[in-house]
Amino acid sequence: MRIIMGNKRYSSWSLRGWLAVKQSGQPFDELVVPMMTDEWWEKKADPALMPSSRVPTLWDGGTAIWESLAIIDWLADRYGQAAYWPVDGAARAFARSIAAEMHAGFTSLRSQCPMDVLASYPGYRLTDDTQKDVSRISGLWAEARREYGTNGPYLFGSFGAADMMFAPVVMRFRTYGVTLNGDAGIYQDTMCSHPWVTEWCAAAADEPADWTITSYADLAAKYV
Ligand SMILES: N[C@@H](CCC(=O)N[C@@H](CS)C(=O)NCC(=O)O)C(=O)O
Repeated sequence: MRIIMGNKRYSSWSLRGWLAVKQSGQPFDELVVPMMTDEWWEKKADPALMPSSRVPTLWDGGTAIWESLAIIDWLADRYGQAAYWPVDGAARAFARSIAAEMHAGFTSLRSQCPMDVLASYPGYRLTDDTQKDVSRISGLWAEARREYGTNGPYLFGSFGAADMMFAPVVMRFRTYGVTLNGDAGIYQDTMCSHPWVTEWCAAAADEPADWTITSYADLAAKYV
């Protein structure tokens, strides 16, 4: 398998796809394309690399899969549903619902707090709409942990698809100083110390300085 991704520093959707491939336990290659560079515009226009012009794209042999949820489902079909989705029906329904809610929503959080795993903006002022997204996410995490997560430290006990979908949100909360209470707060800490998340952040720190996207820091400057 080969996964095409954006910079690890910034590409939140790539993080989801990469965690999903890691979870398969299969060997894979990575191609990281630095976003907003000449190389990015060139590779983005190549359907033989990125059929949707977006990352992540997974190539499994000659088959391309794009959209993070479709990548998760491809891998779950091939390598075992239980590594991705809870076995219990009610838990699985909740996991699929919150993963889809993440995939489609939380637009205020996503636009006000772009993922930048290397940055830190303590005292960042959240808009009311972003605060609503944070409250909703915090409630979902606490409910998953309380109702379905008793067999381990992740949302549904063992690490799975819902954790992959929310991993970039955990990174955003860390960058923008969003600290949650109770079960949701404990879950934040658990995710920040997951070995694959720390591996991703270490790789981001090793990316070339000229891959820096200055507009992200410019946006952040408006709210600190
Ligand atoms: N819904 C897609 C979102 C993918 C996406 O928007 N990726 C960003 C990078 S994090 C991208 O490729 N942006 C380029 C563009 O939209 O032109 C998914 O789940 O994978």
